[in-house]
Amino acid sequence: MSKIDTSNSSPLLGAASPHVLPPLPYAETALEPVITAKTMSFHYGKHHKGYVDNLNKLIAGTEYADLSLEKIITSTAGQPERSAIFNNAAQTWNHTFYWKSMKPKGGGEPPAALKQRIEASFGSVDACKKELASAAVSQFGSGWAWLVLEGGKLKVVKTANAAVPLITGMKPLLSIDVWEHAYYLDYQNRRADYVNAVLDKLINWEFALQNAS
Ligand code: MN3
Repeated sequence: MSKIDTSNSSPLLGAASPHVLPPLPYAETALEPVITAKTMSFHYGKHHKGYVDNLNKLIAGTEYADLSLEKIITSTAGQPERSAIFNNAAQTWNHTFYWKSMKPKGGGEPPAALKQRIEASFGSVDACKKELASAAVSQFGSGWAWLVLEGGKLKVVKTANAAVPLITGMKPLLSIDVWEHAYYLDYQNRRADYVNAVLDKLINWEFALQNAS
């Protein structure tokens, strides 16, 4: 008995159900050779789509059916009996955010306004990248590495499974998916190679700056 409201269907802007799989911001081949089209087609077309489809099934007819994605995430976090809804909602959000955290010909120097803030918080862009890589590589099992804004300062954090820094009041600026499905087809067990290639060649500093503004 879910009421369907299609008036606002962007998952990052507070959509009500049914939640939709947003289009990728680039072609599936656009991140090659760092991330192959084969990985993209499974990761976006099967994993991300699966989270969206599962979420819609799980919330149909419930008190969550008309809530925005972010509201579902914050209102189910930390509730074991709601973990299936939380996991699928958070993974829907996390993946949409992850695709935007990368771009073809990314990496390189951050825009000046962001670079200044990175230097103020980490000392240098290299130190920030090293901290991100270290969080990504050391996350035991599935999870995410994040650049976040907390109390006006940039920080690096890692989360397990579907957890997202939104639930602890931090503002995500960038994310790196370190679930094996993100890299195993291309890098097998070499997570560090995947993470460093993403940081050097794909990371979307402009997206981080937009989020920090
Ligand atoms: Mn993933």
